[in-house]
Amino acid sequence: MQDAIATLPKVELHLHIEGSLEPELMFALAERNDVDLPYASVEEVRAAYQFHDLQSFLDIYYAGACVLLTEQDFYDLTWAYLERCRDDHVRHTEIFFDPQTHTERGVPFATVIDGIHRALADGERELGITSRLILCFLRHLSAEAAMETLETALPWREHIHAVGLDSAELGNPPEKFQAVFERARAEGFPAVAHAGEEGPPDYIWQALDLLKVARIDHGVQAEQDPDLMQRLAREQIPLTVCPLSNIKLCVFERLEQHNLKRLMDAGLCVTISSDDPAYFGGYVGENFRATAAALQLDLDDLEKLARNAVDAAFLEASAKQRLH
Ligand code: ES4
Ligand code: ZN
Repeated sequence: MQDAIATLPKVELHLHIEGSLEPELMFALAERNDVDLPYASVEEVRAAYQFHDLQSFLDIYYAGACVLLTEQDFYDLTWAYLERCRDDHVRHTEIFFDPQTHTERGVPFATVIDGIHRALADGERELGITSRLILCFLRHLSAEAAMETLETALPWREHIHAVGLDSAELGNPPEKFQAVFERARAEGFPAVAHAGEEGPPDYIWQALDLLKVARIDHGVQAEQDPDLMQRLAREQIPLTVCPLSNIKLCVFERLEQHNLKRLMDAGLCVTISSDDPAYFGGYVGENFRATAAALQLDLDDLEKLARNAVDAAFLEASAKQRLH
């Protein structure tokens, strides 16, 4: 089973590139850029990764991103992730980036996207890994700031496939961003949104009905609402579930209690991704391995999860056929 999981061709649909910043690279970039870190060693950084909810993680995640300053930094970050993809047999990946985390610190949008894009182009050529880039708005910031970010991004529209919504969910419902998602749709961008990670089922309804999303990121709280479960099953709205993330952020106490298999058994289109692997203790292969062990998934379940991710990807039919 371990070998089958390792070599299973995978598609990853929920990965924050800033969340793939390993402590070793964080230290190397801090030195290269002469940035002070509040940690004395890589071990001290890892020891600080004890979270009790989403916000306690976000505080540390945004602090870590401060070492990213130059185009080469964003290239190195993205390339390191693509090497992990190669090791995990990931053939296609859809990557979130948070431009506001960087533009708020004075790093130009161009620096961020040019570095990421150059690595993705090299990844396709040298590793055969295809990718899509999803621009995420930070929901703890204003709707106006999100609209400005979208407008800033438009000159790079050829490099951006879709828009997303992430950061602190509770108190920042999807409805706050209805206008910016409407504008993004008018500009031709499909949408996804984090919803039902910590937030209530109502936020998932809003993401579907107001933001018109094609997928729900996380969505595990849907289980509290039978009508919503029926809708997600009927419309086969994909959920990008991140099991190790959910444990690290205490959405579930133990992996054995995760509802991923129940969501599958209810007929939902469930996929597995890693979210912020440098912070949550595993890339996508490890998420498959740990979840399979904890929930006693069989090979059919694992192949179904992998197939669902192909179906849910932002790819044309011919590319999906190649991955199936
Ligand atoms: C995130 Cl786990 C999670 N949830 C919401 N926003 C995020 N940004 C990065 N990781
Ligand atoms: Zn996420």
